[in-house]
Amino acid sequence: MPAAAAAAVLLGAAAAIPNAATATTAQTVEISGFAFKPAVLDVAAGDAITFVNHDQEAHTVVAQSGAFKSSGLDTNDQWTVRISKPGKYPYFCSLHPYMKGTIVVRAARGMH
Ligand SMILES: [Cu+2]
Repeated sequence: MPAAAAAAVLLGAAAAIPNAATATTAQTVEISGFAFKPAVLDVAAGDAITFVNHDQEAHTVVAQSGAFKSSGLDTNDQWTVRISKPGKYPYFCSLHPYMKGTIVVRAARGMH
């Protein structure tokens, strides 16, 4: 679907249902204690996924497939990624490769 058509559909839905949830949702992965929490995050395609580092140590977020890669996140740094293609995305911290997580991306809402 062309982007313009998708936007028109979303606007129409929002107008018809006041206070309806927006098409995408903000999702957060907290990094603390050298772990990604939650370790497995279920999102819809296009959702904004924000990683927040609460540790005193720097961390990164790197997809095993190479689909995404953050720069180094210092204490309290945030990094946001949106994944448009449904699938399972295992990732790790390149500084501490034993730190692992998975993002599971479902098809976007309303596009079954
Ligand atoms: Cu790390």
